[in-house]
Amino acid sequence: MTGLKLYYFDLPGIAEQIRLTFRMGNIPFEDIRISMESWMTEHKAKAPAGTVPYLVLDNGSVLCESGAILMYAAARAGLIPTDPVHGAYAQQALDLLASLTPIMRRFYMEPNNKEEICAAMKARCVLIDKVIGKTLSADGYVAGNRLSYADISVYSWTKKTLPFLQHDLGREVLRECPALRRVTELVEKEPKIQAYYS
Ligand SMILES: N[C@@H](CCC(=O)N[C@@H](CS)C(=O)NCC(=O)O)C(=O)O
Repeated sequence: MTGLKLYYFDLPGIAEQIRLTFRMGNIPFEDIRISMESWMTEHKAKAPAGTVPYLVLDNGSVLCESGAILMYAAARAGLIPTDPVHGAYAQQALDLLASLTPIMRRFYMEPNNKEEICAAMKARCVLIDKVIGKTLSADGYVAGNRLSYADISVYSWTKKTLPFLQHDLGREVLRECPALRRVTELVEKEPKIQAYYS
């Protein structure tokens, strides 16, 4: 079968934002969920940078790095701001959110250290919230007056990835982070997002 194939683990992590962006753009893709057991033996060697997510394109070429894959999905979905300043706001938010990934990895590598890791995650989110709070539009989007991939990334972290790591973490972050909360509430009202989880 040809078509887009997205490889990731069976969890939200840093791929959920990509899945949701494809969904928002009605772009079909195969959502391939790799089991942790088969990762080292079958898949790691095939991943261009030895990590997931990676995306196999229609022409057979393979993209790695979640940010690059998200950009591809957002371009196809029409979710990249066209205004240069708004584009920079969106990229700024994405880069800041990507700085949560190394903290997320610690959840899996240091299972006995969860309290400290949760605190580090929350502290980082509060900082990100302050920066994003300065770029929010009057309507509450990260970049300009319409939805972009940056809003989807915020939602994906606060409502899916953080709660998956630790049940209350997403809720606590949303309580302490007014800008992230505002964006999350907007994205959660999107009919296609609601349909995806129904
Ligand atoms: N900068 C990379 C980070 C990718 C990454 O750390 N992926 C993790 C899962 S979230 C992974 O592949 N872990 C398995 C491994 O490193 O063997 C990206 O954004 O795609």
